Amino acid sequence: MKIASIQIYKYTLALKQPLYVHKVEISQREGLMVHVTSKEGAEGFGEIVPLEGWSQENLNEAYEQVQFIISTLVGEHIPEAIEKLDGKFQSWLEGVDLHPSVQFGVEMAVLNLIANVRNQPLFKIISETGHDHVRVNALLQGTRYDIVQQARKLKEDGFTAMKLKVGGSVEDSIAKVKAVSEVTQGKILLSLDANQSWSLEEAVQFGKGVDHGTISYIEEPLKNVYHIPAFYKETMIPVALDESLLRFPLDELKGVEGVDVLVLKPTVLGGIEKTWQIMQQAKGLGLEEVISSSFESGVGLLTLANLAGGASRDHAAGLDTLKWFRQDLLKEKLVIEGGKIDISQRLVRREDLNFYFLREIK
Ligand code: OSB
Ligand code: MG
Repeated sequence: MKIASIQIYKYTLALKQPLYVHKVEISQREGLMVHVTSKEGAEGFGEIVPLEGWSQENLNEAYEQVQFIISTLVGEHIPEAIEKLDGKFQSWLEGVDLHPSVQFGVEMAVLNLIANVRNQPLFKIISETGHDHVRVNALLQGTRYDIVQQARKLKEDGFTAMKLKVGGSVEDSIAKVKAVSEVTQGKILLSLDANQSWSLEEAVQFGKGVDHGTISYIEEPLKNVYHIPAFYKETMIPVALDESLLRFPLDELKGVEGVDVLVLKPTVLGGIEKTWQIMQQAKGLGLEEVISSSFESGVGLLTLANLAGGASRDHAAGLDTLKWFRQDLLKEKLVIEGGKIDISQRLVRREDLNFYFLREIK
């Protein structure tokens, strides 16, 4: 298949409430949509949306790179079987060294194009061992009162996994975990995320203050990743890596005692193929992988759900971020029902997008 044209759109989506990532406040979500058309007229859409506070690049830098890559990709043949994610994207785009969010968007557009040509959901074209319903890790956010209310509602809605933000005050964090545990009663997997906020002493104090049997894992408890083995030894709470994966190669981190889970954010990590390869590596190492959003629109989120659906395991994915958005690019809302996203019937075609929010730019 030959690429006939590539168009770029810019979008701005309003949020219901500001987002805080690593103390950066984000009040609206701005990104790019890449629209690839093949010579035969098939189309694929891919989303580029760097996350301030996490991404190394900003939207302008991403845009400049996209303009450059368009000129090199138009007229090119898409390599056969690129959707197997076994390294063909890497060799195809070799030498251009794309920003992570751009790599993600370009891969997403090409993969969605192939899915559309075959008229199959994306997870089916990348894998033979996938599943068409993806479990979601519900996000709890706010005061102790807020999170208890949310946990009750989410439990009723059928969620089987919840994630609670902790960090900062150790006492507050312990109280929050206890309050949520009273709602979940051990019937829901509870994960935590401290976003690297604690010293070893604080993290251990926290771990000893909660009932470790009720916690499935904690993401990034520590400022210093190399304190994880000591934390684990003292608390026996399994640890997940997230931020650390951006700074250290997995080869360096894989042997760290106490690490059981990898949280993978393709938009900041370097795209779909790279994430897929880390997923395979994780499986070989006996680590659990959790696909997680970087606050993409519903279009990006649907692609992430397909990546999670392509895996042979159904670890609850970090995809409960659309509730921050007041508006979306998908005409038909991506819903979470019974704690799951149903990906069995959904493709991303022109008619599925809300062009009201998409402004073509040169
Ligand atoms: O703290 O893990 C985080 C999203 C963007 C930036 C940072 C984080 C997140 C999420 C996504 O928490 C949702 C999830 O992983 O459950
Ligand atoms: Mg995290």
